[in-house]
Amino acid sequence: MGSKWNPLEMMRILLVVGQLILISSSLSSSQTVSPNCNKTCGDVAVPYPFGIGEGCYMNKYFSIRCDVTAAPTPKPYLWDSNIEVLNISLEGELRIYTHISMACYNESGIRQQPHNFTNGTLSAFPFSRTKNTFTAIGCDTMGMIAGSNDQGFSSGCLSSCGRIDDVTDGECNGIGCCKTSIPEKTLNYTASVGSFNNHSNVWSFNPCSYAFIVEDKSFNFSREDLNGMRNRTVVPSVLDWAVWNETCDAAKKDTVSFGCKAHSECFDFVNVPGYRCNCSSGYEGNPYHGCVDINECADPKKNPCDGICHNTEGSYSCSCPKGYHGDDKKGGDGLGCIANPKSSPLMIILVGKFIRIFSFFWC
Ligand SMILES: *[C@@H]1O[C@H](CO)[C@@H](O)[C@H](O)[C@H]1NC(C)=O
Ligand SMILES: *[C@@H]1O[C@H](CO)[C@@H](O)[C@H](O)[C@H]1NC(C)=O
Ligand SMILES: *[C@@H]1O[C@H](CO)[C@@H](O)[C@H](O)[C@H]1NC(C)=O
Ligand SMILES: *[C@@H]1O[C@H](CO)[C@@H](O)[C@H](O)[C@H]1NC(C)=O
Ligand SMILES: *[C@@H]1O[C@H](CO)[C@@H](O)[C@H](O)[C@H]1NC(C)=O
Ligand SMILES: *[C@@H]1O[C@H](CO)[C@@H](O)[C@H](O)[C@H]1NC(C)=O
Ligand SMILES: *[C@@H]1O[C@H](CO)[C@@H](O)[C@H](O)[C@H]1NC(C)=O
Ligand SMILES: *[C@@H]1O[C@H](CO)[C@@H](O)[C@H](O)[C@H]1NC(C)=O
Ligand SMILES: *[C@@H]1O[C@H](CO)[C@@H](O)[C@H](O)[C@H]1NC(C)=O
Ligand SMILES: *[C@@H]1O[C@H](CO)[C@@H](O)[C@H](O)[C@H]1NC(C)=O
Ligand SMILES: CC(=O)N[C@H]1CO[C@H](CO)[C@@H](O)[C@@H]1O
Repeated sequence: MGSKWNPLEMMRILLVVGQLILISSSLSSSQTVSPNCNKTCGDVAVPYPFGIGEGCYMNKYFSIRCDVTAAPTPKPYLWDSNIEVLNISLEGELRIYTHISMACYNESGIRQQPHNFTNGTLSAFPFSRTKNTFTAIGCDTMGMIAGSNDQGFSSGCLSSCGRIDDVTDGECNGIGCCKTSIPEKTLNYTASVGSFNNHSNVWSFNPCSYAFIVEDKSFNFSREDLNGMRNRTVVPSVLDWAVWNETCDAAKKDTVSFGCKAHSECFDFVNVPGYRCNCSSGYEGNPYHGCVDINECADPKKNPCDGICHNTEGSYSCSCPKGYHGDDKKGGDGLGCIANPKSSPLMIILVGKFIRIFSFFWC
C-alpha cells in the first residue's frame, strides 16, 4: 500500500513507548519517596504505600502517625486518628484495635457508665466481611451494630444464660456469647448493648454486657469474659485496604500517579472503589515500589533444573551439561539429562575398537 508503517511495526513502537513510560513512572515514584523514611514504628513494619511522615506515603489515606513516646515501644496510628495499627500486609490487610462497647450495672440494677460509642469514620478502608464478626457477650444481653455501607444497616444478636455452669468455653452460641456477620463495605459503625433485666438475675457472675467487631480467629470466648473481658478494652480486627477511589482502568490513565509500578499487575478491589497491585509471575517485592526479578537459580538446594540453571528476566531456563541431552527441567519426563553417545568421542573410540576386535575374531 506504500505505507511505511505496517501494523506490526506500529505495535512494536507502541510497546517500546509503553515500557519507557513504565520506567519513567517507576523512577518518578522512587524519587518522591524519601529514602530517609522510617520503615517501622515500634514492632510494626510500615510498607509503602503506607508511610510515616510527609513524602513517605502514597496519599493521605496511607499516612501513619508514629507515637514515639508510647511505652514500651512506639505505636503506629492510622491517619491522625487514635486507631492503633497492629500490622499491615502488602496483600491488602490492615489489623487495627477496635474498642469494646460495654454497659455495666451495679447490684441494684443501675447502669453505671454508659460506654456506647461511634468508632471511626473509616472513610477509606472497610472492615473485612469474611475475617471479622460482630460479637456480644453477657447473660442478659442484646448486642446491636448500626453503620453505614452503601445504604446503612443495623443488625445484632441476643445472648442469655441463667447460670455460669450453662456457659461453655470456646462456644459462641447464644449462651453467654453470640455473634453475627457484618455486611460488606462497612466503613463505620456504632456498637451498643442493651439488657432486659439490668443484669439483676445474673449480676453475681456477669454485671456487664459487651459488644465489638473482632477478627474471628483471634477471639476465643471464655467464661472469664463474662466478668471483665479478661481485662481487655480493645480487640484486633481486620480492614481491607486498597488504593482508594479509582478502578485500574481509570488509574492507569495517569501513569505518574498510578500505584502499580514496574513488573506488577493491577486488580480492581471489589469491596469499595479502588485497586490493588501484585507482582507479575517471576517477580517479587513490593508492587507499589516496583517488583524485581526472582533469581530462581540463586539457591542451589532449590535448583529447578536437572542440569544447569540460567536466570532470565522474569523467568529462568535450563540446559544440560556438554555431552548430555534430555529434559533438563525438573518434573519433566523424569529422565533428566542423559549422556549423549553420539557426541562422546570416547564412546566412538570404544565402539570402533569393539567392532575392530569383533571383526578380527570373526575372520
Ligand atoms: C525515625 O524514627 C526515629 C525514632 O524511632 C526518629 O528519631 C527519627 O527522627 C525518625 N526518622 C524519620 C525520618 O522520621
Ligand atoms: C499480624 O498480626 C497477626 C495477629 O497478631 C499475626 O497472626 C500475623 O502473623 C501478623 N502478620 C505480620 C505480617 O506480622
Ligand atoms: C447503684 O448505683 C446507684 C447510682 O449510682 C446508687 O444510688 C446505688 O446506691 C448503687 N447501688 C449499689 C448496691 O451500689
Ligand atoms: C449511648 O446510649 C444512650 C442510650 O442508649 C444514648 O442516650 C446516648 O446518646 C448514647 N451515647 C452515645 C455517645 O452514642
Ligand atoms: C458513617 O459515616 C457517614 C459519612 O461518612 C456518616 O454520614 C454516618 O453518620 C456515619 N455513621 C455512623 C454510624 O457513624
Ligand atoms: C478455645 O478455647 C477452648 C477452651 O479454652 C479450647 O478448647 C479451644 O481449642 C480453643 N479454640 C481455639 C480455636 O483456640
Ligand atoms: C431494671 O429493669 C426492670 C425491667 O426492665 C425495670 O422495671 C427497672 O426499672 C430496672 N431498674 C433500674 C434500677 O433501672
Ligand atoms: C485483671 O486485672 C485485675 C486488677 O488489675 C487483676 O487482679 C486480674 O488478675 C486481671 N485479670 C486477668 C485475667 O488478667
Ligand atoms: C473520589 O474520586 C472522585 C472522582 O475521581 C473525586 O471527585 C472524589 O473527590 C474522590 N473522593 C475521595 C474521598 O477521594
Ligand atoms: C497476588 O499474589 C499473591 C502471591 O503471589 C497471590 O496469593 C494472590 O492470589 C495474587 N492476587 C491476585 C488477585 O492475583
Ligand atoms: C478509634 C477510636 O476512635 N476509638 C474511640 C472509640 O470510642 C471510644 C469512646 O468514645 C473512645 O475512647 C476511643 O478512643
